[in-house]
Amino acid sequence: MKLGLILGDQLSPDLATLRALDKSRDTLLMAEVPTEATYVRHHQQKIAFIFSAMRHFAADLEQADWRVHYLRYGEHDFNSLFDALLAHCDDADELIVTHCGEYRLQQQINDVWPHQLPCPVRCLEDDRFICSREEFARWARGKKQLRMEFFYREMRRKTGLLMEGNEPVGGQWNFDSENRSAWRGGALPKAPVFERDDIDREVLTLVTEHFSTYIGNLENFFWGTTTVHAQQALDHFIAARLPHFGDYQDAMASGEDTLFHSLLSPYLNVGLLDPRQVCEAAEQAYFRGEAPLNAVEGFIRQIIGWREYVRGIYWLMMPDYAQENRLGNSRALPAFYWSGKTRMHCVSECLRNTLDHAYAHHIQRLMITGNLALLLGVLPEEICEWYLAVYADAFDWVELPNTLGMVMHADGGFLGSKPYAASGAYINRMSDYCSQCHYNVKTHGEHDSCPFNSLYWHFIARHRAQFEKNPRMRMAYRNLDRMDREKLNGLMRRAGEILETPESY
Ligand code: FAD
Ligand code: DLZ
Ligand code: SF4
Repeated sequence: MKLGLILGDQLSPDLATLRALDKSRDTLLMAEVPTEATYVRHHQQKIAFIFSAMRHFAADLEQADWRVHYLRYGEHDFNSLFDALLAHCDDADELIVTHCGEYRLQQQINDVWPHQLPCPVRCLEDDRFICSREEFARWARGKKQLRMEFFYREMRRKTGLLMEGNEPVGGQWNFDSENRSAWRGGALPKAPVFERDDIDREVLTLVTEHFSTYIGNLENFFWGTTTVHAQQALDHFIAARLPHFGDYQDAMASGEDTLFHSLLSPYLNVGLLDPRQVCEAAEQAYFRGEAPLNAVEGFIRQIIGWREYVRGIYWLMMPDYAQENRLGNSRALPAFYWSGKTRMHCVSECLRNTLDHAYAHHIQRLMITGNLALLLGVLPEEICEWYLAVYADAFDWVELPNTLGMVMHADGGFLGSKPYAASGAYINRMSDYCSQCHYNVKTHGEHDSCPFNSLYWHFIARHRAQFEKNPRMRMAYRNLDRMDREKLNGLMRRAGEILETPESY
């Protein structure tokens, strides 16, 4: 008998582990355990989503005649996956597991389990991704600079998505320049509502009993928890959101938590949806004339481009990557990231979305909470821990490069050729936030001036050595050097005050 371990983010019917086993002979183990549920203080909805999706997936496996040992949280004494395995692999000839998504656990699978478990351990490649770790390393080898755009083109050629022979459909690889409209109001699609069952209700009760001190709440839990829900979410996205996905990809609006974003990342990341299937559904919508090319190309780029690229970077660069802090940041993360209480309306809106839904869309993560952490010079490990905890889709392989690389520029620039630092003017252009804010986005050095304005110039000034020679930053330094002395002194003074006690803003 072989034993197959299925992790909480491996809920795919065609997972390598399942393909390597024989359901008439072999057994599966799935376990809700404290070490996985508490290695960061996950959002309550993230725990609920994963436990419920795990339980539903186990039920589907049993329905398909698999023998599954399922260990429910609080109903067993095993602290870790290793402890659970130790008690379940006595009769096993071999333990089969698919390569996992976090270095932390993979290191144990590689270095600890083979020596301390009574049976051999076989770890299979996770082929749910389009680009294997090895293929990415081959692509990266010998390159002076890694750029997502070139990687993305390789993935387009490899998958054939939006290709006409060797050429991109529409004659262009990337339509990003068409994807920058602000949202000016109007009717928006509602997030899909899923029918709840006993499994969902049991898990929500369990999370209330065990994790009520963890961040967030369960009141607005809107995530699907089954393969059927995930498919419904995909269908809803293709029909109701994809046509406008491109135009409003970078927009933000008060009270509008999802705009035209897909809300598919949790399902993709735990395996309830397959990235190829999702991209093909979008491509078909384009061929049927139901969604324009800028939207479909933009969406497919996020998945076969960014998603695969950040995973490649993660496995290429770990474990040293997690220690990077090239801008020498040292400030603690302000407490309002956890409480949501700040007078900066843009930040408070993103934090409200985060607390209510374990979700914020990309531009909120990048240009509001991320931008602020960058400008404040927050310690990368503190902001990375926050992003890993608070989002339902957060797993180290995808969260870390996005936060440490894209947002904090702490890796020297694999994910962006310049830091995504911006003043209030950008936020004002892309949202309606500033019109409802305590602070004035038009001023810099006053007691009620937008904090992003002075912090932006302080960031530019204090990192002159790192960025002055970057051609994409030249304009910022030219503007800084031309700035009126009095204005400069005023805004540096204000930035200094904010940096002293950021939590009071
Ligand atoms: P959509 O806007 O609809 O995009 C479609 C899909 O593209 C997403 O579902 C996702 O699978 C993929 N995608 C888009 N951008 C990225 C990206 N930069 N990296 C990887 N995949 C991407 N995404 C995660 O899945 N997990 C994380 O832990 C995570 N942490 C992030 C942290 C920071 C600081 C930032 C700036 C981004 C992070 N992202 C993360 C990327 C992105 O913000 C989310 O994938 C997206 O917001 C999920 O919402 P959606 O499904 O509605 O996305
Ligand atoms: C995120 C998570 C949580 C909260 N709980 C569990 C769990 O109890 N059991 C489990 O197998 N997986 C869980 N996960 C997902 C894992 O942390 C994830 O599989 C690893 O981090 C590897 O990617
Ligand atoms: Fe955010 Fe500044 Fe605008 Fe307020 S004024 S919403 S703090 S950018």
